[in-house]
Amino acid sequence: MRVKRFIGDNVAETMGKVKRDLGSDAVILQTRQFREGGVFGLFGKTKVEITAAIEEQPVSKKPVRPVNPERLDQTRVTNEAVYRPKAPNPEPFQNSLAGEYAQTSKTVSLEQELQSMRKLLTRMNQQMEGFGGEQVIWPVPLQKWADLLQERGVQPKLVKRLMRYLQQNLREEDWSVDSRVRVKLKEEIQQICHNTATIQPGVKKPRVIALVGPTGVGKTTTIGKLAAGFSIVDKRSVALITADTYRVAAVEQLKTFGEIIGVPVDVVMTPSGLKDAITTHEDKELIFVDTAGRSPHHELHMSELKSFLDKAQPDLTILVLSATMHSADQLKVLRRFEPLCTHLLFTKMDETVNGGSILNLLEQTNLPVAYITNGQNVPDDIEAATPDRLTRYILGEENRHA
Ligand SMILES: Nc1nc2c(ncn2[C@@H]2O[C@H](COP(=O)(O)OP(=O)(O)O)[C@@H](O)[C@H]2O)c(=O)[nH]1
Ligand SMILES: [Mg+2]
Repeated sequence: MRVKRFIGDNVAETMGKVKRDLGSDAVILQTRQFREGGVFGLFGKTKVEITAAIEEQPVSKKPVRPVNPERLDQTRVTNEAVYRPKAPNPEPFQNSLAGEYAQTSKTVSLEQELQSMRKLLTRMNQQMEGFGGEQVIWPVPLQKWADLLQERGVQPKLVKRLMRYLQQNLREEDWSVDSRVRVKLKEEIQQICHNTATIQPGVKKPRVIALVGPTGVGKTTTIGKLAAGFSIVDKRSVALITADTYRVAAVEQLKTFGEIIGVPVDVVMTPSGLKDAITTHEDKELIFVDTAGRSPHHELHMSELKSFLDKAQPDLTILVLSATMHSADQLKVLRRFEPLCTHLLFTKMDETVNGGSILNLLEQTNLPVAYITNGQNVPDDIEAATPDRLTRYILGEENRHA
């Protein structure tokens, strides 16, 4: 057995070297990723090392030891097999038959080669995962789907889950049929996004809906869209209350807006003020409560928000998250606000190419998604969330402003 180490810039290139040098029967013993150069291994270039081995063929054509005459025939056959491995028989067949045989044996050996390649890939993937490496190779026709998901910002762990789903639920001959792959992929993404629920107006008493979240994500704008939609389009009785008294502009923003659409706007300073304001609007079907942007890292901010919510006891508390935030930041905000919230709402879907980040988030929570907003126009740029719509945003199929 010959064992050799190969080093390259990436797996594909290094595998190429293995194949060129040892042939396709080579067995991969070990793969690892390492960084070359750089300070303390930082900023260096990632390299791939593959250790491979090949069973060596007997090279001698002549028997080295004296041959037992009884076994001579067998030896001759063996040698012949070495010299003319493809010949079906020492006696040549008719040309056409020989051609047919050659064809079959070619197909068989190609198939074998394919199979051994597939096994190698599976093994390499397992080894790479063992090393904590994130680079995983997928069958060629499926690779572009993994690339798409990654480009959309879907995290590696989820890309793997989706790719495995495709491999297990699609026949191999369908891997290169884009329309079939897309249908299957959407099936699994929709499964992750299955939990959606929109706002329903209250029947005998108002439904109270508070929007919370970090500053600048679009809470006030979204309240404007919802209030206009419900009051002007659906002809529902609506009231707006803002507890965001920190910024004069924020109060003005909502007051002006209320005047335009003919909806009352109350400004409250304290949790009990909020409770009183809700009571004065008992005749309404919907009450939207706007809150000040709260930093999830600011303890006082969070406990202040909590005391407003404790007093107001909204029916729905919707956490507003911007799709333009980094996945890790979205997750931090979610973790901090989740105990206070009943629903999620994603804004600025029009501004991001990382629609996949919402998939990362939805995989981590059971909160339903209520709406998606996709622009600054009030009241047009808002849509009810559905599994199908979320999936289309995640895959980048839906981007009105792109
Ligand atoms: N592109 C885009 N901008 C939005 C969207 N929603 C809100 N905005 C903008 O985001 C900025 C902050 O919005 P605002 O409602 O004041 O955020 P708040 O601090 O959470 O109340 C404003 O410039 C809005 O026009 C959206 O869906 N798409
Ligand atoms: Mg605001």
